[in-house]
Amino acid sequence: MPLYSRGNKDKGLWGFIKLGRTFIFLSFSIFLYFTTISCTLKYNVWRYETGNFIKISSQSTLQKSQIIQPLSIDDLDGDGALESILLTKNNVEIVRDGQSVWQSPVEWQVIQADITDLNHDRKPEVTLLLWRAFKPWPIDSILVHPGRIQTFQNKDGRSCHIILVGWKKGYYREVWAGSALAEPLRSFITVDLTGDGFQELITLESIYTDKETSPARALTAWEWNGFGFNLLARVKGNFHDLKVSLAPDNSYWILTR
Ligand SMILES: [Ca+2]
Ligand SMILES: [Ca+2]
Repeated sequence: MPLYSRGNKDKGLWGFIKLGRTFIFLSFSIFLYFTTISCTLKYNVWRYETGNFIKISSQSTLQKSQIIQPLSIDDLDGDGALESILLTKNNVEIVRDGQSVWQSPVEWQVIQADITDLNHDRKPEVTLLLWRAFKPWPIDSILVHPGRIQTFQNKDGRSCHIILVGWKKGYYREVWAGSALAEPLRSFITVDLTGDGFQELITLESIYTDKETSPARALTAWEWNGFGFNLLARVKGNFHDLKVSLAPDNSYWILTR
């Protein structure tokens, strides 16, 4: 009787252990499954070809590791030591040795900041995508027909800008500042799209009357012309996300969702 009872007890214990193992195994499998899912994302893949974006595949699964991350550390002042950029609550800082050496003005609402060479001078600078209070062109005060950019603002009187900040003559300063964009941008990437050794600006474009949560309405590419940017390509659609990856032929794929 005691043996029988003990046997039943053991059986009960063994069953409990087996149940525990099954639970651990299932939990681990579920963890692996979701980890794998979170590391792969589906993108539409685009290739740039003389003035056009060509969609080469839809809903392709890409590993996170295949996506090229934007640059946030480089030697911005050319002294051999590295600087980094830090974007916190719409404010961007250039940091060197743990010390902030430049901060964006408080009235700027910075959406994105990456280290680039969009002005093709072979020196890195910080490209900022930001919103600020709309300002008309100064020349409007003497023009017969002023207000050509008057509609380039949202209902709150704020406009979207691309501004390049770099080291020049001993200071960090605006090395190029665009006036209000005709169409506000949601995000950008910089990559040598044309294969000439210089970066182009690739953006997701919206309109001023859209909500921030609405999808962007166009994928565009812009090339530096010495004074500003010329449009290279624009394709309309619904876009939520913009990334870049290296193609097997060492060109770049533009990825959108
Ligand atoms: Ca430096
Ligand atoms: Ca540059």
